[in-house]
Amino acid sequence: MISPQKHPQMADKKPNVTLKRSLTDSMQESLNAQILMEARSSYYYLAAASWCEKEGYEHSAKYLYKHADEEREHMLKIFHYVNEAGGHAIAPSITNIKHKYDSLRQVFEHILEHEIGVTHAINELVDTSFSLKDFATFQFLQWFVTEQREEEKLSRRAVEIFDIIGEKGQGLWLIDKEIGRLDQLAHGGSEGSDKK
Ligand code: OFO
Repeated sequence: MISPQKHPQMADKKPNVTLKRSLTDSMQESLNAQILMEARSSYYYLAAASWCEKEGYEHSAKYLYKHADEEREHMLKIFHYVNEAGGHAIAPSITNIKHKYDSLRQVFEHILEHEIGVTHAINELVDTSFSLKDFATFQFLQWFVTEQREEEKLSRRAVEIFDIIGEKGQGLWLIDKEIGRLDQLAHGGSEGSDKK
């Protein structure tokens, strides 16, 4: 640490920002935990996309790569919110990502479970913001509430496609194609969707 006494030009340096803020430490901690979860989501989708690509499921891979980007956007949304609220967003380090799957169905079954877990985490976060009377954060999180409803719907639909088409014969080829069309469901195929 450089001592201001030894460097007179720094002695009267004032901070560029005021440290007063309404965001509490515990809300910040919870938001940082969600930043980590969204980053994990992004890598989770990325690893699944890579497995699909290497197995020749090109439509599923494309769908999953796109979702990896979306999860990164979610992470950044919270990241910027924390810093704009005067807090300190922590860039997460990601480890222990699943890289191998037994089947295409397993990829999407795990994604559905994962998305349900994220919905629970968002619900907890909303509950924390409400009990802290942090209504700005409460309002900010409403976007994520809607988003999770949409993501769960898509993930459920992906799993249903396996049962509807069946995996025998050309089934997997058709399933892969249908999964590639799932985003149409999110981008206009459903009423009330506000996804970009
Ligand atoms: Fe971030 O929405 Fe899925 O996990």
